[in-house]
Amino acid sequence: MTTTTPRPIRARERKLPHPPYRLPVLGDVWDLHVTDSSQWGMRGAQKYGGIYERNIFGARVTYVSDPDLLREINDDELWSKFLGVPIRDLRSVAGDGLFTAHNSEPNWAKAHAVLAPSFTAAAMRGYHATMRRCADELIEHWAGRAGEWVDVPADTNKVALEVIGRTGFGYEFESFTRTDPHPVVSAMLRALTYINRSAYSHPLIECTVFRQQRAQHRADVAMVNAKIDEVIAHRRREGAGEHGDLLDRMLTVADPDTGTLLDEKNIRNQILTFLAAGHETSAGVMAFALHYLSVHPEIAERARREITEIWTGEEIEFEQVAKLRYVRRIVDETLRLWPTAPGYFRKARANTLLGGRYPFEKNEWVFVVLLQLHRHELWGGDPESFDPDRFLPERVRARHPELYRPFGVGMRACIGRQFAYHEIALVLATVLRKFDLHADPNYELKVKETITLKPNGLRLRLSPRRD
Ligand code: MNH
Repeated sequence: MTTTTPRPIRARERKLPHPPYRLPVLGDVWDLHVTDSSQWGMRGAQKYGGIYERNIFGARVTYVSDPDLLREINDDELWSKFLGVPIRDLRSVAGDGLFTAHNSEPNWAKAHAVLAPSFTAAAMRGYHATMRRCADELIEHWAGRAGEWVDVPADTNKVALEVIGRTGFGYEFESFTRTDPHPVVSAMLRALTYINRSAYSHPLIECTVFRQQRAQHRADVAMVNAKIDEVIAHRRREGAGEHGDLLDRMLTVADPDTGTLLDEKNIRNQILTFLAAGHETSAGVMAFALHYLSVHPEIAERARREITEIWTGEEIEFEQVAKLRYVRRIVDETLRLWPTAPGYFRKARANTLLGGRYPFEKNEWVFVVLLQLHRHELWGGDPESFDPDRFLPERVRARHPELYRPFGVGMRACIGRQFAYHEIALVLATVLRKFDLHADPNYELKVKETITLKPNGLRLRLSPRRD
């Protein structure tokens, strides 16, 4: 009997497709893109394939969009969430909040156990009336601007911010009544922009060239923290337990494992996390969907027929939202083409031979390019075309299981998925019922990347429908 000793796993021996003209020491640095990095990752995949790498000064970045390789990478037994540069930098704001916590940080498991029940489909019933009021404020805002161009991404941001502020912490940002953005919103936006820009910078550069911005950044973070502490203190004075929101739960429900409540700082980090993770992504989906609906009137009409059939009373009821199956397919198809969180990072839990061919040492990581996975040839036909019926149940069942992952994977997948579906479907149904959408004939979809994706400069004209 012969036994073969397995070859040791050595990262050095990993050979992957990469851009041509790789230089010594500098690597593929000429091919580095610091803005639009997800779309750049997608274009790279279209040139170099379902797994390729860029080497920047010796640091290797592996881009994966091959669904068969994702069977391994998405498996929590083999790989786990990794805090890639843009997420790690968010820790200066959101600390050990759910999104930015390390897998091993005890506060992750604790907060997950405390908060998961607030995000079930059933829990959405409790938020429905509040979400509906926010959607109605958007409608009122747009009804007052009939025939004018409206800045769609700016206004969907407002509605999503109101939704998470009110359902999460009983806080109103008054987005639709004030003329200037709320100071907390401006500070958060500046903070995220600073983090996004300084992600690949050096501390020495930050305290010289960007000295002023750094000071502003510190002031912004301090202001946001103080404001959130105020919200928490206010709730404590008022008495927690009656509001049925996330903040109540965090102040009153003990983690079943340790029997302890979340600590003060962690609660603040969770609030920041929900404000950031819970509004930009959903708002982006609403905006992209309205773009596609405006350029595909036949799809909008089909959705309206469904809405008319199901939404029979004055106001839409909780159960009716889940029955809007075609609207839901529109949301899914929007998230296919523009997953507003355009990718995620995974690291190998042990030395492994990915796909039986590519050696990765423990803790080496890859970036999953959702933009390209969601355009993979297995989708069939023209992957760029907007076709909600790709999400008919029989077609979903027939599909490769790793072909669609807009909410990430495994135990660190998005906790807000049901929440997002409910608010987005509710807002889209409310808008479609109330308005006809008119596209700007000169608009060509351009996608702006911060950490999330937005349709850059999208504007629409809305005219009230007579019913
Ligand atoms: Mn969300 C994690 C996408 C809406 C709160 N979210 C993730 C991840 C993706 C994601 C992808 C995994 C990231 C990673 O692996 O590093 N999220 C979305 C999208 C939408 C969205 C595309 C809207 C559409 N998310 C929301 C909403 C909330 C929310 C709404 C809150 C109300 N998301 C989170 C939190 C996490 C997360 C919290 C981190 C979960 C964890 O690690 O335990």
